[in-house]
Amino acid sequence: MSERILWCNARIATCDAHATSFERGAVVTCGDRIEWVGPEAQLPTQDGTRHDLQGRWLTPGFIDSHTHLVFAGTRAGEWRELQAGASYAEIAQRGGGILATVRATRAASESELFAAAAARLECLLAEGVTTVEIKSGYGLTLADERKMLRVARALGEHYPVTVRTTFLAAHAVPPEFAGRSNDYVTALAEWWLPALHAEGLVDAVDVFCEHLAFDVQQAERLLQRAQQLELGIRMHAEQLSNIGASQLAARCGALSCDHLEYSTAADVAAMARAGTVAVLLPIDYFHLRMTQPPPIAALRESRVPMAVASDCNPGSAPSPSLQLAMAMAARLFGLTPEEVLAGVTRCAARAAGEGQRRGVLAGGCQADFAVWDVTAPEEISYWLGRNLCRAVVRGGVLSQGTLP
Ligand code: DI6
Ligand code: FE
Repeated sequence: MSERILWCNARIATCDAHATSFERGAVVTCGDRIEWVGPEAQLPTQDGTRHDLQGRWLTPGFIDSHTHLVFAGTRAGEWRELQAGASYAEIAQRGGGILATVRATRAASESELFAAAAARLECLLAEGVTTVEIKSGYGLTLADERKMLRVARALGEHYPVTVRTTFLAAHAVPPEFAGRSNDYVTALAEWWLPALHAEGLVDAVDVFCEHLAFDVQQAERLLQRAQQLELGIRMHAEQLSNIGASQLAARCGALSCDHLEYSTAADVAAMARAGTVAVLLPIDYFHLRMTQPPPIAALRESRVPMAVASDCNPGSAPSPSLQLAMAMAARLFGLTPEEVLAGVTRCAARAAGEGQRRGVLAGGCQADFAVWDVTAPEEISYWLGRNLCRAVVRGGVLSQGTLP
């Protein structure tokens, strides 16, 4: 029999589709599941251990739905070039960018990669994150992609966090396939993806679909294989240009399209029809000094769910802070505090393929929640560089901080 716990005297932002909140609420958990959430006066049982949260705010555990947490090295040197006016694309075209991180990641052992990623993961966990999506894409050989995905899985075994892995070997064309990108995509679709999937290392497939990476025909071949294997589909779409990535992704029933700075009204309509989540990555926008924000008004009007993620990576978003992404989604993209909160909970869960189990506080969901020292949930994205997460309960067990 799992232990039942009554988490009482809490203010609760359930983050459900109606943004329901309770001023004096309670959560009942049994083992790693939530049994009930509601006003404390209506508690369905008194049977269980009682925790008085002394009026603290509770939200679902946060979900960082787009990260490249596993990599070696830094690109601080390239950042100097960015600061001096070089563009992200120029740096990539001269063999820097993603390929620079590929060289460092290939040279790192599994334990070195684990240590580097763990340090970044610990920053996210301290901020209330209980689920994180982690992409491969800096190995670009079968063995090195496997190494990255194994490290991602190991992080989920050693830390109190749920890890969703994404195969992103279609991130850049590796030197072994220079000038032969079609052959590379064939290898990914026919060989690497089925092999890594058979090893249980892959939950979803993503493609960097851009002029400087892979075109829509190549992306489509890989996504068709992903569909056959019944894997989730993600897409790096319209970050630097528009070549039709999100329309393709929507046709394939993608969980999400991510970035979207160059998306059009037709792209938004396709995402709306397909129920695809728009994952907004404002740290990239800030770091790369971009000037065209994603079409927020159109996304809002078409009711495309909007998630907000860190995109933690060494090139375009060197930041393991989901709270920074939240603050920037509000300032730079004009999301309301409620949209920002939904973007790291309910909508992020859908993007990560966890929409049935996580991202809201409701009976039947996983007992993942964060306890905040704030007067209202909007304070979480109001403060800049101040983490007000007091404690985290993951799977019904205290995993970070201290309870009141
Ligand atoms: N878009 C991005 O912003 C990251 N990957 C991608 O496809 C950047 C990755 C990097 O520069 O290392
Ligand atoms: Fe990314």
